[in-house]
Amino acid sequence: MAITLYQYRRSMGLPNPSPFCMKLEMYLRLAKLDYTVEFLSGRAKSKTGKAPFIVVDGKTIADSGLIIDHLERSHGHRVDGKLTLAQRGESLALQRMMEEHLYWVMVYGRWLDPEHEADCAAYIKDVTGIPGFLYPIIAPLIRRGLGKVIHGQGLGRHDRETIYQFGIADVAALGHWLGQRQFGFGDTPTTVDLCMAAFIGNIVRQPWSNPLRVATAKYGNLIAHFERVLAATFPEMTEQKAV
Ligand SMILES: N[C@@H](CCC(=O)N[C@@H](CS)C(=O)NCC(=O)O)C(=O)O
Repeated sequence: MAITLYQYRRSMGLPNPSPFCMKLEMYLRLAKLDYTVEFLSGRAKSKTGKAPFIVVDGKTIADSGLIIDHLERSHGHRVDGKLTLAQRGESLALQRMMEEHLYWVMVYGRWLDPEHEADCAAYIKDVTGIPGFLYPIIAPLIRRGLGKVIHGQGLGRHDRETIYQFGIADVAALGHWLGQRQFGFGDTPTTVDLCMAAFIGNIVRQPWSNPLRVATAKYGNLIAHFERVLAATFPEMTEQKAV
């Protein structure tokens, strides 16, 4: 069963600048599934228009969560099989918090924060590969589009400080939940660990600082957890310091 993973280009010394792509590729490695990677240039040609997506046995599946569910079911629950139903509930709730809430604070911090337009410009050029001469046309379009999305989601209706406070509260919840444990459930990582490492890594490795990065860097347990998960899945990327 050949798996092709379609995702964005690597960046910031991380497996991926998209936490969804990073979570999924770490899953593929942890589950010891063979896969090849295709790096996207431009829009994802999936049903949802988003990345990551995979092609497996001629079938295209989009959405990291749906992909992991599919691979878990078809390969003997290699990563989350040990979880009880209660732990599955916890794992899902935490992932939803990160992916449907904290994510939008990160989007704001990366693409929309008016105090970091110049940093953001350099980042957009790097991750999207938009050629310099097209940049002044495309970048404002991307930013305007994301501005509308985040307004619709609701976070975008708050001021800058409040938006970051929402994200900082999420990170605090993760830090307190993990405590001094190695991983969320036992001595091997499960999908919630991969998700958490993907989000924390993407926050602290962002090349410029903001209140979310400053607050996150103070959670030594989350930074150490991110480094542990990275070492278990992408040992070749553990050289760079997290913060
Ligand atoms: N729920 C999806 C979210 C994927 C997602 O939001 N991907 C972003 C990158 S982090 C994307 O492709 N955005 C492109 C767009 O919105 O056009 C998943 O888990 O895969």
